[in-house]
Amino acid sequence: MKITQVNLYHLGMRLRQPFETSSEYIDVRECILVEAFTGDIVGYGECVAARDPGYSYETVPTAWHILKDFLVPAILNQEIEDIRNFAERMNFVRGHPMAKAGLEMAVWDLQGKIQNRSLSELLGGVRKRVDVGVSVGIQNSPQKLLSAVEDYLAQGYRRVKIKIKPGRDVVETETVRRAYPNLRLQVDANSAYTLEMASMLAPLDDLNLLLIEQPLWDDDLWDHRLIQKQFRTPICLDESILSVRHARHALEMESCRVINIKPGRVGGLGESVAIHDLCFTRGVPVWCGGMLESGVGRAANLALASLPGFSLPGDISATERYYSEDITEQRFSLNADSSIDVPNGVGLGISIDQNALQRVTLAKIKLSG
Ligand code: OSB
Ligand code: MG
Repeated sequence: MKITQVNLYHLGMRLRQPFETSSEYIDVRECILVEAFTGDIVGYGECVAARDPGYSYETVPTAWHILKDFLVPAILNQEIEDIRNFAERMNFVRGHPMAKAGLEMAVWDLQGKIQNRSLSELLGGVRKRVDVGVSVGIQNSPQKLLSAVEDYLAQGYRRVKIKIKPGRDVVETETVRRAYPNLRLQVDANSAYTLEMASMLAPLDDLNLLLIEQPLWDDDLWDHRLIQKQFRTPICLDESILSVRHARHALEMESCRVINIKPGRVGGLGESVAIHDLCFTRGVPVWCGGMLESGVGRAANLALASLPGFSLPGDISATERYYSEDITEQRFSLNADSSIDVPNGVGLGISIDQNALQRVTLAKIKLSG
């Protein structure tokens, strides 16, 4: 295929409730929608770079710049033979994995449409529905957190992740654990602690958590090794793993026992599959993380999570949990067993609601050779 035109849309989508982590407060979630054309076929990708550089250094303006000035010009009107090698064409840009992943996703969608296959099939998926959970942002008090958790359990979620930060950690987690002794529960610190502060987290080790996600700095595999030695609970890495190389280093250094895979963070779906394959071979559980995606990125995450090694529930909640109005015509809903169906249409299996897209578009640019 040859891609003849790419349009970028800067989106601002209001969340039904603000989402707070140790590093960010998100009320209107910004991202970039990538629209790529080959002939009259159109493919979509979501670049999950956010408004603020709190989770990663990438933001909407940096990803816009890298896509517009480097990545898109390099692939326009070039023959693309195999999507599996597509990421290599972007190696001339160092870093900026979210910008790369957004473009790559649109090409996967095109590839599926051309070959009449779903993304799940293309990636090697084996499941028709995937287990999911919900990620609960930092609340104002343990009581508020408990009532938020109660709400999600009433909606049918059977795995809960709570965001923690210093001063909002042990009491909060204990409160939820005491109310729900058998709940599949995990916590995510988004790099808010130092090794010296790890002793504050020691009580978490007795709460039968599935995992403790990213307690320390993103660039610190070594100290994660030291903290993993102090905990029986598996440490899971998110921000620290940007490639299959990092994943191998982390496993060989015993810096974690679980890996959270997000296509945006690792530069695309191809790299995500490579990390999955490495972990699957070594018997290390992985799960699919989330970036509050629109229906576009959510469809891709569901396809990815259908691979056999995704043995823990993903942060892939129903559309309803995030947005009143989404840009896809499809809305994803939760099944009674806390799963969501994997899209089975061609490519991502989604179509865009053009009116909804227009309402959330803050800026648009057309790029053609
Ligand atoms: O660390 O997993 C994270 C959202 C934004 C940035 C980082 C993270 C998150 C989430 C949201 O936890 C998960 C979801 O999309 O439901
Ligand atoms: Mg995380």
